[in-house]
Amino acid sequence: MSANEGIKTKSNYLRGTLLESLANGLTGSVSKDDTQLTKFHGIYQQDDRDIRAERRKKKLEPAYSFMIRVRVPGGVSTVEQWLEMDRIAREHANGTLKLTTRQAFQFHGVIKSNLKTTIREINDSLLDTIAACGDVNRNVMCNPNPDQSRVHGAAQKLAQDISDHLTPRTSAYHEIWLTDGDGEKHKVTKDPEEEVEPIYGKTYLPRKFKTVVAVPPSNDVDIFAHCLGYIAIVENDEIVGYNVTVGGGMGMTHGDKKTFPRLADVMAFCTPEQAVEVAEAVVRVQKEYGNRKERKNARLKYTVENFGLKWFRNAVEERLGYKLEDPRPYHFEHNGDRYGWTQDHHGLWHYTLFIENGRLFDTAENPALTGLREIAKTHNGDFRLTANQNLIISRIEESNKEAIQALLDQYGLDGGQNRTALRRNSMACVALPTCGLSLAESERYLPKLVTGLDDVIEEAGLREDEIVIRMTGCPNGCGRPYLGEIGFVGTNANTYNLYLGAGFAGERLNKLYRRDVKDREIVSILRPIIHDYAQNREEGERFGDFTIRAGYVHATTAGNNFHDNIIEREPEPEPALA
Ligand code: SRM
Ligand code: SF4
Repeated sequence: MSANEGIKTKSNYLRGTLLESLANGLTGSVSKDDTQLTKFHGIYQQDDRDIRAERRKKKLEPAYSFMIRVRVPGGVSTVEQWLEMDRIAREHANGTLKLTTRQAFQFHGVIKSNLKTTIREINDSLLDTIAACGDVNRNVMCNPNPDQSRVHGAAQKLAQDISDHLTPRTSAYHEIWLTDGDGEKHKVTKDPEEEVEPIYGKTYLPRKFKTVVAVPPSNDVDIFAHCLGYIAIVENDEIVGYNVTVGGGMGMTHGDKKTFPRLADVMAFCTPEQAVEVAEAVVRVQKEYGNRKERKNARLKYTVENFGLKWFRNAVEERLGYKLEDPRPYHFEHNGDRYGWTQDHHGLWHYTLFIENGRLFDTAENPALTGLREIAKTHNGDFRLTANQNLIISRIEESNKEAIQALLDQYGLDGGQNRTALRRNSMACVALPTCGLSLAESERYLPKLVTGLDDVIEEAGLREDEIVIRMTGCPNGCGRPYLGEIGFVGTNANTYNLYLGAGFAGERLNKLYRRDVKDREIVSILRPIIHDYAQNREEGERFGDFTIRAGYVHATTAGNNFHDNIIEREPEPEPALA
């Protein structure tokens, strides 16, 4: 068994020695085993990597702080919750609010002594952090876009129901974070031995587990990148059921072909009434058959890959005690967001904002957090986080539309209308300085790279042509880079593998085009390809499809051939120094 299995088993349903770790004032960190357990509580220990070396030189411990991830099923937050998240970001974290690629909020830079207060305040706002991370079902995503507003309610309800059903039952979260003192006297469960996790048991899942609900034709949640997915089948403005997808995931390790990104398979069709029990059955199969020895191969995608889809469906049906129907036809058109104003069938308005890489903060020229706070004060609808790290101000009444537009103008908030479509379709993971796993910059670098590429895009006359571009600082895939028509994955400082050829609707993985490209080489490598596309594309042809037809890369047809059929190219000559 992997070391984490032992930590979970010994943890007494996720308690570990967290109370002792929190009480230890000699260090800003928690004990090593507890760093694994905090994840189940939505908390990651991190340190500021920008000053790591300097502190080591001074013989100081790393500048520890914690990242807290807040679950927001389907990304829907009330105005009151928004205002609380905004306040917590300013009062307890580093002044930024991060909207993640899975429709959650993240706070960075929370110090240990503030952890408990912060978690408690998050809970007071009726959001929580349990199972935001860890080997359990995490935040359940749902298509938030108002275009499909007639069925959004039903899809959102499924996301919420699955989330509720698969939330761990342990009272450790309550004891550790929501009680005073050492938690002992306020224990909700008298005897932890009696506590049961009816679905998970005491070792929980072999690895993280991710669930999404999509409403075609929008694949904004990138359904095929997740362990379990539901594609809504809509007839006469009603969801009549869902195609169930299993076995997607992005993460891999450079140089290890046994790990690869994989798109989920469409397994079967279920009715709305069956959907939650299907989720439980899939979780149960993964719990029993997922690889608990090798964490790198423990995700559901490897269980489906190794046992086969037919076997997996049978195993799910056995646990359900009935057969599922075969999948129904569906069609996705894109995986990006649709920006700006939309009106729904109730006559309510929705405004989708472009938030570059999901990071909200105030600067003198661009006080975005303040602007959204002012909007929240006048708004009586809700806020919806998108899976592309953007934000929808949702359910705006006609009578309030003008006032909100005035605030958007005043604070320079918009749907990216003045930016290129390339930038509007860009997405980067967090990476440096907080992510302990990053090998290269991502969130801090992609905006600059896009500025360089924007010149090429303008030269080529492609300002309004949507091309999906994504970057991550390491191969774990948090920004879903293997679904970028142009994808970058950090390999080393200022160095990236460059991938091309993903499908515009998130239906095909990309393929390695060039290995270990230096950041300064990227624009010159992509310039001829972008011009070639502008001149030689066929009517309606997408960039990703073109790069395959024009022979830049071969198509990846399944996760297990992601690493194959790569056209090896000489490294770029170093550009001459000026
Ligand atoms: Fe992720 C680990 C950030 C979405 C695959 N991810 C991490 C950690 C916690 C690093 C760590 O383990 O120490 C990163 C924290 C950085 C920081 O400072 O905030 C991190 N992941 C993120 C977020 C914040 C990226 C973002 O810019 O939005 C996303 C939070 C989502 C959420 O709200 O829950 C995020 N991570 C994803 C996605 C995208 C998705 O799910 O749609 C993936 C790829 C899909 C998948 O799971 O396969 C993803 N993250 C990973 C992996 C690789 C998992 C694997 O199967 O190999 C790791 C590393 C791990 O688990 O060992 C990881
Ligand atoms: Fe960190 Fe890698 Fe995820 Fe980026 S992809 S946030 S660098 S783990």
